[in-house]
Amino acid sequence: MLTILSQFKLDGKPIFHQRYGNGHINSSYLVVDSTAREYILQKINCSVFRDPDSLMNNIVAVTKHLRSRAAHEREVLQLIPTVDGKDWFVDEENEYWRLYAFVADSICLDMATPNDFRESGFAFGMFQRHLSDFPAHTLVETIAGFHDTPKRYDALKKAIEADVCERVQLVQKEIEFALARHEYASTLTDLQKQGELPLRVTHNDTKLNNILFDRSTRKALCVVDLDTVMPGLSVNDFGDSIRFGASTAVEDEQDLEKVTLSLPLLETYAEGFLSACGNSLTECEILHLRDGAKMMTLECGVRFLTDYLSGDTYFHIKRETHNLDRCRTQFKLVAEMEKNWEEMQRLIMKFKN
Ligand code: ADP
Ligand code: GN1
Ligand code: MG
Repeated sequence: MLTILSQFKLDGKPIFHQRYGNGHINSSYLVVDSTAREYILQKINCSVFRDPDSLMNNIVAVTKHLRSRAAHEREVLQLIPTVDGKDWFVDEENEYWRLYAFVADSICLDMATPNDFRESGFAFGMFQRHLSDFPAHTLVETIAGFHDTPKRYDALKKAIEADVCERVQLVQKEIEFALARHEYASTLTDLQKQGELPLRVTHNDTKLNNILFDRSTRKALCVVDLDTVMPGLSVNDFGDSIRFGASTAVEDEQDLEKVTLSLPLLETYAEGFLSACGNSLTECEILHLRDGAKMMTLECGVRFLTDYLSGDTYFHIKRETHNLDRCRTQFKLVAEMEKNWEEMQRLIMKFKN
């Protein structure tokens, strides 16, 4: 680790480092140097991101664009250059490393109060707005078909057929739940193909712990985890936030009694998101925000189930049934959304401009 850190222009000497955060993909470390400055060092997960050079070029360009719109430096991720003046470092084993300045006096949350959640909705809405004039064609698609839900179903079917871990027999209920919604899975991709939903530059991974809040004011400060910024659907950015943040329990809760959709949290997020998006969303996008929520939750459940069946090769896990537990919370939330389908629309529509 010290050899890696010696490649970056720190203010002082590194004196402390430890694993950090609850991300499922990259390996993140908190680093402190002898001047007490803090950093986040990340090893990019190259089995997930197959073209890390293009991914880093995306991030350099996006952060530059966001910086030109920002009021304060803490609002945008800042890459610390290497001693050679590069924005990332590739080690002898071809691992990719990047170092960010730790956003000062910030905290990260896995569960939100209504106020926090409204704030995060506003910040993700502003994020999309600030990128509305970013040249989308210059962005490389870092994971092809990332939110192509029908494609995620294809992967699930393959995993069921292969059954490499002989786990299919353990998850009959979950498989049945997923397959019963197979037809629904193409709702948003079809609307996009028909030109009804526009492609925009979106974040694509808008969960609550991908946003930093000011420790004292609790204002949303900075959007992080820019690996999946690419052309996508605004309704999916709205939806992924609801999937994670409007749940009454954490994503890997094992007691499903605790997992339900909080309608007040949905309402407060819609308020923040729609006030930041202003008039930029089309009628069709606003009408399908609730589908974004259901689709992202269903898709994520399908992805967790696929990974469980495939031997947990994609998402980091801490226990044997971790991906299955995560799948179950997602499917419980989908069922809750279906029960509250009309009410979800009513609450979202309150904030239509
Ligand atoms: P992953 O792709 O694994 O989710 P993230 O980029 O989201 O990786 O980083 C993991 C966690 O590290 C975030 O949820 C956040 O808590 C923290 N983090 C990332 N970048 C910064 C930063 N610049 N300042 C402070 N915390 C950060
Ligand atoms: C991953 O990287 P992280 O932990 O913020 C995943 C998202 C999932 C999420 C589920 C690149 O997000 O797509 O929705 O886990 N990111 C990638 O919590 O696959
Ligand atoms: Mg993350």
